[in-house]
Amino acid sequence: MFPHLLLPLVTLAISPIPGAPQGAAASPAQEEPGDLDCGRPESSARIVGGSDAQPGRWPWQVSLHHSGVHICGGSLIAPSWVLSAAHCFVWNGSLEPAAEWSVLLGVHSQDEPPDAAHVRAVAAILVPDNYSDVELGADLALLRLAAPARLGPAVRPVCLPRASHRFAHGTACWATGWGSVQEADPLPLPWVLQEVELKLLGEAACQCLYSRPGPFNLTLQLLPGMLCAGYPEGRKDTCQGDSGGPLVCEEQGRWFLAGITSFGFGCARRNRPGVFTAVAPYEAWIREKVMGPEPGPAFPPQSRGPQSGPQEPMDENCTIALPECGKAPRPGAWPWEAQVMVPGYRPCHGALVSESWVLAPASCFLDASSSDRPPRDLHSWRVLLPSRPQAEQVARLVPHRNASRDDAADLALLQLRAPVNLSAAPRPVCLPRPEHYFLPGSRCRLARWGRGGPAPGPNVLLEAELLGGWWCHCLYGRQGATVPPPGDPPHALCPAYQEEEEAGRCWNDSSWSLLCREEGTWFLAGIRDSSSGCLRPRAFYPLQTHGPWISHVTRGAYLEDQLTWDWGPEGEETETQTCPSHTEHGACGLRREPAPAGLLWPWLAEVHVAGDRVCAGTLVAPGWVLAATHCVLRPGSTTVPYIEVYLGRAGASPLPQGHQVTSAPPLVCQSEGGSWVLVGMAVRGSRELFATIGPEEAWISQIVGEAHFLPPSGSPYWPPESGYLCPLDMAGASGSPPAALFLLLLLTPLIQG
Ligand code: 4AZ
Repeated sequence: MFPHLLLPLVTLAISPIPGAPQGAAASPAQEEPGDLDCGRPESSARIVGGSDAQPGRWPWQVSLHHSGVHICGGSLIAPSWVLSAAHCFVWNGSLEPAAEWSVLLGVHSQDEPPDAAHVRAVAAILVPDNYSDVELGADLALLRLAAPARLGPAVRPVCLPRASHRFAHGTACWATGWGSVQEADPLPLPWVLQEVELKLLGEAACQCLYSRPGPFNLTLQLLPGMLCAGYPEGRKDTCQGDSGGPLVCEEQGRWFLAGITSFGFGCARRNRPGVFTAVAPYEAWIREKVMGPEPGPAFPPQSRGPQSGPQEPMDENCTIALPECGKAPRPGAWPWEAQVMVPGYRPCHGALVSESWVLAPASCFLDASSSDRPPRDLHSWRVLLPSRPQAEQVARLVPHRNASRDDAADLALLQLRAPVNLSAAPRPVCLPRPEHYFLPGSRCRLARWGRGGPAPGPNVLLEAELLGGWWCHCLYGRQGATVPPPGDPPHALCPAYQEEEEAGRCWNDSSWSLLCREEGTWFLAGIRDSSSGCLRPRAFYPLQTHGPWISHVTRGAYLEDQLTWDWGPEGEETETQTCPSHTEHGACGLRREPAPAGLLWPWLAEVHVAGDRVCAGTLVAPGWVLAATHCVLRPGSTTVPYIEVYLGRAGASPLPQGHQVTSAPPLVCQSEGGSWVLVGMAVRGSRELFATIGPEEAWISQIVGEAHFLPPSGSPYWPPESGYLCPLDMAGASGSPPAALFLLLLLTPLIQG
């Protein structure tokens, strides 16, 4: 059950005449003679103090225990009968023995020993014959108690709707239970019954929400007898452990059991409302099963049924909720950017993750005290957020428990004293769930993180392309550092930053977080560039493994499902692959030192792109230069930039300020006959891992008829395995087919005026 905003309890008596005084036009509920009084709690308290229910407010709520442990909820419908969900009792296709269950009535906090007078053994469990699986419907069960419940202020039955009754969509109803407060986050002690207000969703709207494709292509076919309640934006819902419990709606002063908590896709996720078993369609089944001399459940007449109210329009619109996090007016203008000011220290950069919580590196704050313990003087700390006139005060600091031992867990959550209004700014960043798979080729950017120095310059775009896990592992392996092979969840996220490659210098004086964009929404994907020195690509610790901790602490951080899930060849990331063997520079004659003047590689060309960067090119014929696509064309750009090629001077004259031939150096090897052969070109993100020219021989010779290829006998001494110097299948993983790695430039003489 999710905590919810404090709302006054609104009595939604639906009157057929719009604007009529409440209840005036509705015929008062007529009790049938001998009917059980149902659906009227004695306590009339309103919600106070969060999401804990007021004792006695939901007196039909029962807890179903198996071996002394709460498993499911249920609703008392008659002194000897409880209605719950079939899936609580059917495990592996067979019904659990009734004797293993007990029913606890009148419970508020499950931490207190149950009042023996309110514990009942179960005499029988009845499940509809057509129940097989929650997703196929008929998820309800009747439990006959071994002895009737003793009714009182804390123990009363709920009313049942008749088969003909339809609850109007949009009605605000309540669900209750002792279930988890987030996915995989059980209700904390003292296990007080939780309540949440949920709106009934029309069938068409719910089907429409559930038809929207999500990760793992999970969609759901709603079936007759199912009912949805919740909100397109999620955030309030039932969850594991609430199953079998009631969804009740108030009509004319009585509470009716509209639904039984059944299932859903996750809990409180956007566009994935809770699914309940509709009780009304089961009137006949319930009446048939509970027949007998004892008092049965009550089905008081309700004012509104299909005869008396408007039919639900079947073409009802479905308003799909969009993410409420991660929208930036433009890349680099981050509305979640937070600066934590601790007196005596440089500002620490973090990110707003909800109305009340900021995520930042714990090292910012553990430093601030001499020991590992966070300082206590939080009252003097301030948080600066975009578009907020005043700094926010800090109420609490929660460091990750492994923060001081594990760089990958260098995280702390700071709670603001008062929640901020979320608008265009400040706005929280989206956080990934553990199963998030950031696609290779994703567009990412850096954002300040921790107490880093200033950004490397005003003009840097800081735009990156995410590399596949194997690329990252192999590229790092080449450079003497270790990044473990890809895992699930990944161990590292590696973006390749073109600007940094071109600038030829490191930004290792700054500390960064990694933001990646999906469908225009930004996720905080990784933290703390873990590389030291000038390693490329950078490797970030994935944040997704911390999603459960963050949602446990904050109970409202914006964890968002993956928004793009075109995962390409299945299993590509998890298959075992091997990295290409190490390239021996010496064997192939790659010159790593800048060539002294006069000792040029005569085929080396400077490819000046758009007047602001220089890539390496190789003259392969009198009119043609071969260069690396990633260096010449901007990722994602469809326009061909203005290009000038300088020949015969590479390395001889100093380049204009800030320019260096750093990108895509060629790998040339000397053949047995003494000729130099162009073997490969450095791949994006590396100067030491090369894409081979070999497979492109046909393409090159088709375009450049006069290009010279060595006859096979004259092969230079390059590494043997199939002639590949890089795993080209991995190149495919980053979205570029091998041919797209290279481009040929047709030279025309430059006429100077
Ligand atoms: C469950 O596992 C469960 N969000 C119950 C309700 C929902 C999801 C799961 C609906 O019992």
